[in-house]
Amino acid sequence: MDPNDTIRQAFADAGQEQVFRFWGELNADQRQRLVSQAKSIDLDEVARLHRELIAGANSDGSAATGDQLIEPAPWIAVPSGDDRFRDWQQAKVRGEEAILAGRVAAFTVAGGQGTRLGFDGPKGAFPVTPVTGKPLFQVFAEKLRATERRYGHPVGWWIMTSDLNHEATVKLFAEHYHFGLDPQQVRMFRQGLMPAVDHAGKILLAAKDQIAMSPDGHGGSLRALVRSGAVEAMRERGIDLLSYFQVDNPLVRCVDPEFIGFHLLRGSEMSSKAVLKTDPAEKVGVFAQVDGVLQVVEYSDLRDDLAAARDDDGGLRFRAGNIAIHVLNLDLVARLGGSDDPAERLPFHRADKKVPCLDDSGRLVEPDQPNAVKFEMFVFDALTFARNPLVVETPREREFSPVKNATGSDSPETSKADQLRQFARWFRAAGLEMPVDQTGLPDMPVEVSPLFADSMESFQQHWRALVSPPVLQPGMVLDEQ
Ligand code: UD2
Repeated sequence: MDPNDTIRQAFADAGQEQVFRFWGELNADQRQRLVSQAKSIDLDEVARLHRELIAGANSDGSAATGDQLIEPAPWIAVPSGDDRFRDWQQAKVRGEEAILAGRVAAFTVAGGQGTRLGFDGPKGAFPVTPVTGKPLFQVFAEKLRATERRYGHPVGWWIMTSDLNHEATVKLFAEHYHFGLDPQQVRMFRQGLMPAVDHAGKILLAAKDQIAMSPDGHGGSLRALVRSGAVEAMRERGIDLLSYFQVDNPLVRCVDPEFIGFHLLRGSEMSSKAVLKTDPAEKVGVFAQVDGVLQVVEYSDLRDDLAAARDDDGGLRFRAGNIAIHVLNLDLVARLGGSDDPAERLPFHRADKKVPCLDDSGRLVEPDQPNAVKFEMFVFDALTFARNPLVVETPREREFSPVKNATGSDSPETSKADQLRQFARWFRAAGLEMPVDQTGLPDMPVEVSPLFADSMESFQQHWRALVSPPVLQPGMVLDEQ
């Protein structure tokens, strides 16, 4: 029997024979391609997801908030008095010990498509800084180099890509000499893919020899970390903590001692940073306790009345917004990413999308309405599996200004302005004259490399140490000393 018959039979048994309906027209290479894609698909999983997320209910697999008791989650607030300041100092010491001991790796999820930004290439290649237009990946690399210099210890950096951008990302790093990092320090691996299905659960074809597959969500990082061998490689190096962040936010503190310290002091398996949400319509999920279990309720799942509800102090009741910065214990990653039991893995969510696909005659149809369902996992669902999950506040202006849309909110324009505001705060705190408008935006473009300073404190220190400080002028760039 032709070995390909086995896989074709398995698809037929699962009611997915349409995947091979153009088999007779394919040459040997095309058949090979289709078979290797087909082999990567877990047919039982696809059937289960169709049953649970499409056929059975209207659910998208998210935390339902209908009959459940939903309350705001507690969080550790930024310090405003001496007491809390002492807690933060203590956390910083604890986090620094872990970094010094080489226990922490940086981890970036960069497998997404960046469709909304309309940028042709990996999002990490997007020129994001206000004067020199450094790509996002370079900003993170320089932050990691600054951390390395501060603690005298290189921080390993793992980056999750996807089939959509893996080669381009590898090429970008090679062309830029890994942005000054030791190439051994940077590891990339691809995330998993999931097939798109129609509403009857049938797997769709993108071409006669190609299944319509798409990345399995940032939550796919947990199983990809296990399957790629990254977890094992980290263990061998003595790493047991992951500092997780998304590719779209140039303000992120890639490795934050205070955050890591709180995570360790509270014995948490997963901790998340929050910014205070002020606009009910802002597109960030919120940290909530749903029937007592801490989790993120996505912005699209939070009822409008809850999203708009206010506390006595006038602030939003659900104000702890998820900015997708987490610390995860490697053990938790291994446990969830390595489990075969669906009950011990991250759940899939359903996303209804327009997916170009072949019709029965083999013609490519470009739908104008959502015709397909994609399945994605969200990393923040790991909070519900974690021991002592924790939320820690961070000031928005210091740490969150993502690039998501081509224009409007969360766009290159808003992110550049927020970077400029941060630089202006640093200059002004160091006693320099830099006029700003009511929003804190300076009247001239300037840029500070993380290699000069990556915080207000380090800026003051390095500025004061300059033997002949440059004259402040439009376009000034402070770079590595
Ligand atoms: C995410 C969060 C939202 C909020 C916001 C903060 C979800 C569903 N929502 O919204 O609550 O925290 O971020 O900025 O996460 N990615 C992959 N592989 C994938 C899909 C995404 O690596 O298969 C990466 C992607 O490259 C990016 C990040 O995950 O770095 C965020 O993905 P997104 O842009 O789809 O999430 P967004 O902005 O809707």
